[in-house]
Amino acid sequence: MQLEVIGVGGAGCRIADAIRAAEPTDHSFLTDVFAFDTDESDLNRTVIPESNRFRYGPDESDGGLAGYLERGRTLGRDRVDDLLESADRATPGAADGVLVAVGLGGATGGGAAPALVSALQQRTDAPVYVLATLPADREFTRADPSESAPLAGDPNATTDAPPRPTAAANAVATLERLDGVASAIITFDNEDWLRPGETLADGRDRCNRELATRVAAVFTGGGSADSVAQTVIDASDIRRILGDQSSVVALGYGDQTVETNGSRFGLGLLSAEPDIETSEAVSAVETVVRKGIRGKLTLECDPETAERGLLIVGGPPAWLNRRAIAEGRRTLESAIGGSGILGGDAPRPDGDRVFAAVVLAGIRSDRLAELRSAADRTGRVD
Ligand SMILES: Nc1nc2c(ncn2[C@@H]2O[C@H](COP(=O)(O)OP(=O)(O)OP(=O)(O)O)[C@@H](O)[C@H]2O)c(=O)[nH]1
Ligand SMILES: [Mg+2]
Repeated sequence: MQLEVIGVGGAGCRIADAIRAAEPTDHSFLTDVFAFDTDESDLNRTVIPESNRFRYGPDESDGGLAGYLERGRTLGRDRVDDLLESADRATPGAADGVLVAVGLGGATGGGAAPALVSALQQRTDAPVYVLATLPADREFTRADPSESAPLAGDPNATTDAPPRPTAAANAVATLERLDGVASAIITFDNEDWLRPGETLADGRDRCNRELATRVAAVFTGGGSADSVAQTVIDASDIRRILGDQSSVVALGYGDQTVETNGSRFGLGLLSAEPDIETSEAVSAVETVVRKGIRGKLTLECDPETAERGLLIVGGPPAWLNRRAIAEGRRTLESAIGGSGILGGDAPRPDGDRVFAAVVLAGIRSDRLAELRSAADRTGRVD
């Protein structure tokens, strides 16, 4: 399908950047990518073309809003129409969907997202999805004082103040405002993806690459001119699965590098299709499907809670064993509690891996309840 991506705030713009980098060269799926932020220096660190980057807000907001969500909302409400207009979206109407990327927990992205999504919903018939990161506990929780108790009189002693004390409260407040506005909310939990002891600044690029790989695998869809999928997943299929009721969505992914016909070494002329044992192809598909469903999701949840699910199995055509893909679909069907399942394939003649991309929509996750309790502890924002 054809997707327009708008990143807002530091996380949103970096993730938009990563999605752009993950777009397969032979399978474009992006119409346009935009970056909106109050913070000029963050904006300028992206590689999104300058014509698609927009700084907004009064001069004193440059550098960000330091987590002050109410300011982010006011600025967002006031400036959203201008932003969408000045973005002069090169191909308005050409996109089958819009994806607004934000980091929940901050003020700029989370503050602007509800107004932005709602303005976009009014301007287009296409669905407007949100891609939202959830904050990690280390951002809003004070380090355990028993572990880092400063020695009396230590001149280097700090108060161990968490870097974003309002992150949980901001995230919960923004999620509530997106409910009923966003077509669906695709989530990525930083808590689960950052390594123990790792700071967000150290881990974020890796996290963004992981997320972008999953987004690209889901939205790139089926085949191409030279290789047609047996079952193409198109924009309306994605829409059926993601829905239009602000469902919470988690993505799963599994891949495995496989032997290809060596065309990149000039041998492909002799045999266009490599000889692959059926059992090997079946086993590769089974492995990636299992990883996609049972492996680490972008938001931890029990797949059983999902109302709808989508499975896309992709890779070099000779590896896409029909029976194994059909079996994978049945595996997903029995893993989820709901009954809405779609499956498709995505031939990648030049690819060197078999992959499975999984969408679980309408999930319930304990992590969201945890963030709500953390917001109650650290102070709610309306
Ligand atoms: N996965 C991921 N999460 C990020 C990244 N940067 C920030 N975050 C998360 O997003 C939340 C919001 O951070 P930012 O996006 O920098 O905040 P902002 O929207 O620019 O808002 P202010 O700077 O407060 O005005 C943080 O609390 C983190 O949880 C990133 O590059 N990747
Ligand atoms: Mg910022």
